[in-house]
Amino acid sequence: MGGSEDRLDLPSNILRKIRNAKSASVLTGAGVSAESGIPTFRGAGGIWEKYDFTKLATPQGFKEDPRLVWEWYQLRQKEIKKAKPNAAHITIVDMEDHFPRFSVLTQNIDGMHSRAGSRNVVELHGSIWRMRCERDGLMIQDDDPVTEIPPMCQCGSILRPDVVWFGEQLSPDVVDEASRVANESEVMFVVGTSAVVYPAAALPAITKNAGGLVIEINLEPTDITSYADASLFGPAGEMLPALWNAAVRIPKAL
Ligand code: BJW
Repeated sequence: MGGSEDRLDLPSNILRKIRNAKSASVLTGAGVSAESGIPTFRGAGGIWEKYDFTKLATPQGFKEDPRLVWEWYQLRQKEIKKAKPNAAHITIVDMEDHFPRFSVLTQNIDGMHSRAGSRNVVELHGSIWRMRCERDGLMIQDDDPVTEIPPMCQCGSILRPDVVWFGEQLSPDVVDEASRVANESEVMFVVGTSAVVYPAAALPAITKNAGGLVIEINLEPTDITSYADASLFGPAGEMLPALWNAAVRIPKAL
C-alpha cells in the first residue's frame, strides 16, 4: 500500500457507488498531463506566466501574427510528441473497460488520452493535431509537428490550428454531447483542471444537479471543491490509481 492510498480516506459508500456505477465520465484539464511533462496554463510555471494569451490564444492574435502563433503551436507539438502518457491517463483507460458507459471529456488538445488507449474521448477545445481552413472548411489531421510555418491551404489561405481560442464558441455538437454525458453520469471524476474556463467548468455541476457523484482530484482546491462529494489533493498520477484500486477492490459486502 503506497502513501497515496493512505491519503484517500474515502467512505465505503462512495467507493461502492463508484464501483457499481453503470455510467461514468472523467473531465480532465492540463493537470492530468502535467506528470507527462506537458505544462499547465495557470499557476507557477504555467504557460500564461511565460506567454501572452491575447497574442497566442485568441482569433485577434492569430489575425495579427499567424506566424508567431504557429511557431508557438509547433513548439508545443514537439514537446507533446516527446511526452508519454502517465499513470493517470492509463488508469482512465482501465476505467473505460470497467464501466458499461464511459466518456472522457477533455479540455486538453494534446491527444494524450487517445494515445494512452482511451476510445470514447470528447475533445472540448479541439486538437493540436488538426488544422483547418476557415475559407473552404478543409480539415487536415497530422500526428507530426508542422514543418511549414504558417501552413497553407491549397486555396491559398493560411490554415489555423483546430482548437478553441478565448471568445470562440465550442462546437455545438461537442457541447451537446458533453452535457448529455454529464447529465447521465452517475459519477464524474474531475481531474487536474482549475475549473475557471467555461463552459467546461459548468459540466460537473450538471452531474451534481442530476444526482450524480462528483469526485475531484487536484493539487489544490478549486471552485468545484465546494460542492464535490470528495476532493483528493495530490498528483493525479498517484491519486487516481490509488482511488481506482480502492474502488474496484472494495469487498462486495460493503
Ligand atoms: C494538477 C497537477 C497534477 C497541476 N495532478 N492536478 C461564463 C462565465 C465566465 C466566463 C465565460 C463564461 N462563458 C464564456 C466565458 C469566457 C471564456 C472563459 O471561460 N473565461 C474565463 C477564463 C473567465 N470562455 C470562452 O471564451 C470559451 N468560449 C465560449 O464560452 O464561447 C461562448 C461564446 C463565445 C463568444 C460569445 C458568446 C459566447 C472558450 C474557451 C477556450 C479555452 N481555450 C484554451 C486554449 C486552447 C488551445 C490551446 O491549448 O492552445 O483552453 S485556454 C486554456 O484553459 C485551455 C484549457 O483547456 C483551458 C482550461 O485550463 P485547465 O485545463 O483547467 O488548465 P489550468 O492550467 O488552468 O489548470 C491546471 C490545474 O491542474 C490546476 O488546478 C492545478 O492545480 C492542477 N494540477 N498539476 C493534479 N500533477
